[in-house]
Amino acid sequence: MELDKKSALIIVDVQRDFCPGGALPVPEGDKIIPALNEYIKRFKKKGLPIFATRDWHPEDHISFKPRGIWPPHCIKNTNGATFHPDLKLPKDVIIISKAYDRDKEAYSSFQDTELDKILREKGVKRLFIGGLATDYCVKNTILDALKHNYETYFLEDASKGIDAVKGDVEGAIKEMVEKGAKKITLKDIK
Ligand code: VGL
Ligand code: ZN
Repeated sequence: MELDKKSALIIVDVQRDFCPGGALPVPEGDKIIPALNEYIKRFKKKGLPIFATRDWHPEDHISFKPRGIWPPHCIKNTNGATFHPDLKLPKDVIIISKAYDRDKEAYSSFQDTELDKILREKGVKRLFIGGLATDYCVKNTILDALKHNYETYFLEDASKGIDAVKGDVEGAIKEMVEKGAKKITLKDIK
């Protein structure tokens, strides 16, 4: 398929804390970076918008133990919350910060952000979404994208999941596809 002017790339939460050595590492989370850099290159070449979302928690966020299930991670303005240094984000990347409210979890990049508004202003209709983690923020972002009626593609070769319970990632992909997302890899687009 050919990328057209209604397409946008959304890179979900490729932050140090979600990569090996970070506070909440996704197994092999950093392995998707070369593929993401290639997607970035292709979108950039066509002048298409590129978004990078980031988990942006206060230090006492509800998702952190003991209130929640996760170790503290992606605390705003800390090193762990920065994008992975190998990710080649363009200068004009649009950054979307999410889950910044102390008492509210927000796995979806659409939740309490300007993402939908910005996409609408730009006339975007098709979203290409990948990143970390497949079974949490990527899944919830994709399901919300479908609810907002975007034609939604899941970047199979540029996403990794936590799989806390074996089968979580597989189940997440199945759910996204059942609800209308299309799986693609680099070889499917030009
Ligand atoms: C995420 C767990 C906790 C994610 C964020 O980005 O998928 N997962 N916070
Ligand atoms: Zn989080």
